Amino acid sequence: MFRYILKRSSPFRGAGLILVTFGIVLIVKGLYYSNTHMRSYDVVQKNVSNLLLGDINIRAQTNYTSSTTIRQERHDPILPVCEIDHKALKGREQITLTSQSLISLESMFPESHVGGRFQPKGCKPKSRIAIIIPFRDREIHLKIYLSNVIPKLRRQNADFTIYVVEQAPGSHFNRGMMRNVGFVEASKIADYDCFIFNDVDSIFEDDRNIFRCGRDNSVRHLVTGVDVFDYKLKYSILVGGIIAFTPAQFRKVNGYSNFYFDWGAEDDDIYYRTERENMVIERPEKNSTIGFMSTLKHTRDPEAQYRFNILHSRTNETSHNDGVNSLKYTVKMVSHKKLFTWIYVSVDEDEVLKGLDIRIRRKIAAYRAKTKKT
Ligand code: UD2
Ligand code: MN
Repeated sequence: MFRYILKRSSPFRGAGLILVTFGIVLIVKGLYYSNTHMRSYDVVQKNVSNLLLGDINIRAQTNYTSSTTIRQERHDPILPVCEIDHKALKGREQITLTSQSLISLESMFPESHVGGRFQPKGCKPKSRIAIIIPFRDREIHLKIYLSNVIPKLRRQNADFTIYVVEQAPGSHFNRGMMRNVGFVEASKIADYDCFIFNDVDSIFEDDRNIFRCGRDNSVRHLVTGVDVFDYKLKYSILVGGIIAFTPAQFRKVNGYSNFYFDWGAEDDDIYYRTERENMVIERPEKNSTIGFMSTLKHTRDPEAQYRFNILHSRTNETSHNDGVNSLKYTVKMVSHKKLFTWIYVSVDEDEVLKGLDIRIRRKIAAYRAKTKKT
C-alpha cells in the first residue's frame, strides 16, 4: 500500500517518508524510556520499601496512589444504625497462612474504598474505626493479616480503615512511635472515634471478638490468650498484640512513649500510663475462646536491656511530656492503596532521644557500642 502511494505521487512520497521517520523516532524514544524506567525501578528496589514496589504495580493498574489527603466523609445520617448480625458470625476459626500478592488480595475485596476503608451497606455504623499497624519488613505477614482479618471485620459490620505505618530505614524500629504516627496521621484523614492498634503478626481468631472501643475510662485489650503462650497471657498486665483506645483515652495517656527503639517495653509503658490515669483494662470474656489470638512466626529482635531504665524512670510528669504531644517525624509518602493507607515515615533517632535523661542516654550509647556490628 505504502509502496503504491510512494510510487504514484511525489507529495504522497514526501508524506510517507515523514511518517516512516516519525515512526522510527517513536520506536527509539520508546526503547530509551522503557530502559530508563527499568533503571529507576531497579534503584527503587534496592533503596525503598517493598510496599512501594507493590504500589508501582497497583498504580499502573488502578491509579490509587496519591500523596494528597482524602478526607473521608461520614455516612448519611438518615440511615438506620448498623447492628451486628450474630448469626452471620462464624466463631473461632483457624487462620490461613497462605500469602497472596497484593493484587490478588485486592480482587478478593472489591468492595473496599480507596485507602482501605470498608463500610457496611444500608446502615449507619455506630463507630468509625482506624486500625493502625506498625510496620517494617514484614510483607508476608501483612498479606496474611489482610486475608484473615478483613473477612472477620466485614462480618462484624464494622466501618474500618486500615493504616500501615512503615518506618523507613536509618533508625532502629520504634513500635510505639509508629502507633503514635498512625494516630496523628489517620486523625488528619477522618474523624475516627476508635483506634485499634494491631501488630501485623497478631491475628484474632474468633469473630465474636468485636472490634470496638470501651467507654469512659475502659481501654480494651482484645486478647485473652496467645497461641505461643498456651492461649494464656504471659503476665497479667500484658497489653501487646491488639488494643483499642478512643481518641480521648489515647490523648489522656499521651499515646505511647517515643523513647523505646528496639524491642520491648513500650506496651508495658502504655499499661502504666493507663494505670496512672486511673483507667482500667477490659478484655473479652475470660472462659471462652473469644479473645484468642494467633501469632505469625518471625525472628525476634534482640532485647534492649536499657528499656527497663526508661520504663522505671517514667512518671506522670515524664509521660505528659513524652508521647503524642512531643512526636517528631517526617512523612516521606502517604499512599491511598485499595486495601490500606500506607504512611511511610522517617525518624531522627538521636533527635528523639535528646528528650531522655542524660544518664539513660549514656546507657543506650553504651549498649549501641557493645552491639555494633563490625
Ligand atoms: C510482643 C508484643 C507486641 C510488642 C512487642 C514488644 C504480644 C502478643 N506482642 O511482640 O505487642 O509490644 O512484644 O516490643 O504481646 N514490627 C515490624 N517490623 C519489625 C519489628 C516490629 O513490622 O522489624 C511491628 C510488627 O507489627 C510486629 C510489632 O511491631 O508485629 C511487634 O513487634 P514484634 O513482633 O517484633 O514483637 P513480639 O512478637 O515480641
Ligand atoms: Mn511478633
